[in-house]
Amino acid sequence: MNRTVSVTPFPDQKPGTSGLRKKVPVFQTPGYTEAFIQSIFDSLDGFEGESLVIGGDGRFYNREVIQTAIRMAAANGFGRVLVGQGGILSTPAASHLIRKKEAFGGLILSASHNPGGPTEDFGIKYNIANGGPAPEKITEAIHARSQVIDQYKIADFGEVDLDQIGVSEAGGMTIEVVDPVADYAELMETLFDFDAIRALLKDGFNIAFDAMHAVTGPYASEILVQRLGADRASVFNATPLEDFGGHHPDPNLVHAKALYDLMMGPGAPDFGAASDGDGDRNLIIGKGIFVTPSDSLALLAANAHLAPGYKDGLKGIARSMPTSGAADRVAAKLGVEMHETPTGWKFFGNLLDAGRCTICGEESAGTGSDHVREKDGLWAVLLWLNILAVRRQSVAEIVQEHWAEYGRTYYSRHDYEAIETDTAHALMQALEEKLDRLPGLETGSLTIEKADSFTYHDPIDQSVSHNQGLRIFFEGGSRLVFRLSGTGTSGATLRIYMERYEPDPAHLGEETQDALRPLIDAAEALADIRKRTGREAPSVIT
Ligand code: VG1
Ligand code: CO
Repeated sequence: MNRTVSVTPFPDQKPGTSGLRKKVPVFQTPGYTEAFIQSIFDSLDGFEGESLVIGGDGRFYNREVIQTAIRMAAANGFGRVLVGQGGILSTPAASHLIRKKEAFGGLILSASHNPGGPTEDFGIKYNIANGGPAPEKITEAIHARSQVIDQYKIADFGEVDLDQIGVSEAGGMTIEVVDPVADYAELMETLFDFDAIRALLKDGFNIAFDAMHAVTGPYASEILVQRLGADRASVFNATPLEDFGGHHPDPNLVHAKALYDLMMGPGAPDFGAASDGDGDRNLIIGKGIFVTPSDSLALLAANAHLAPGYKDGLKGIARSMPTSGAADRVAAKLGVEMHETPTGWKFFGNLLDAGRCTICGEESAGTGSDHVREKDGLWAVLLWLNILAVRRQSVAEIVQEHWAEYGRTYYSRHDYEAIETDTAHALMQALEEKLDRLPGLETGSLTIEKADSFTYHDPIDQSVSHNQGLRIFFEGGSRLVFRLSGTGTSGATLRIYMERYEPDPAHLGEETQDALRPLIDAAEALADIRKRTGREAPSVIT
């Protein structure tokens, strides 16, 4: 039996960079989760009898929301739901499942790299039939609907057993609980030379993968250990936990410090990697060398042809605007298109669907390709391993050869987390108001060439996205970008992205923060960060 339940709108259901993210208690407010899911369904057309993929990163509240979503899908007329066993699906695996099963779309339950637990974060994101995050047109419709919604539909049937793989019927709908790993692992085997990687590992090449007690544990165990023969001990923190062991499952130098220390210490393995809560990010560290995500994108693009899935070369490369220009130099050399999009994977979907790019990446440790429509942490790890298996050099040698050929782009991001929302907006507004007057201005040793607020014109559907970050370009090719995060759940997070291009072979080995000092000083001079935020230093430097 289906029920219709009255609900009053919640004013704050505006999806951010990657879905709606709030603290768990907010999602637990009676009617809150249901109102948002119904707003999603109300914004879609033509799903009667179609399939919906549902899965999440296993964080606290995942199972409860999955039960609700299944009952609401039935009441709203979906014909079938496909759910990952245990409620688990990594974000890239969900994207693949949507595509492979030709589903109408999917609900991905995750707050990615944010912490989990009863008072921590939760999130809901809708992905469309291409497997990618809903474009702005749809997320705006969902938000608009959430502001006027007055009822939701839910079927009355008992708990679905999420732990048993198999097919059942309830509320006139088919419920299929599927292995969350198998289809994804099979896809990886089509893209990469597993024999070559297996041989590399057999020859004593040591790896360390930190799953951070998040969703990639089962995927890494199956692919790296079972299929590729890596030592079982090389996959750390492989059991997904509802609270990620109390940590932030964020693969960066702060939250994956244990891996970083291992890779920098004596007896380090040859290759270290980590992924985030929902499995779409990657951190790559060689023995004694951290590879910035922007460099990793450039390196993967330059070497992708060494893997079977990309042997015919790339159609193009795309990067988010704050990501460094390192990949642009690779695109220029390869003679392929280069695209610059706003932050968030949803902006790559049209380009990928239209065959205008093969590899995409973001400075925030996200890399992926046209094999799915999400960034993909393990995919990046496997592409690295495939390249290493073919080139038989160390990570450091590969990185240094790349810099010698293309020059090095020093890059860093400084985050000021959980500052007051009003303070953050005032800082951004003050900076935006003076952008026009900046060209020609000297700050320290730098001279500003131009400055603007980034607007994206989608070349495929002609949609326009304004206010995607403030950019300040300096003579000589350095750049500063200021942006407010769209994924946080408390206050505002100010992100400042800095890059400096260095072509001189004699200056490729500097410390990143030293190399960027003039830009760090310029950011302070231009935006009064210390005075406005009251903070002496960034909360996180990546
Ligand atoms: C951040 C990153 C962005 C990424 C997004 C989702 O967004 O900067 O590059 O696409 O998170 O990643 P923001 O708006 O906070 O800067 V994930 O791994 O949370 O799905
Ligand atoms: Co993520």
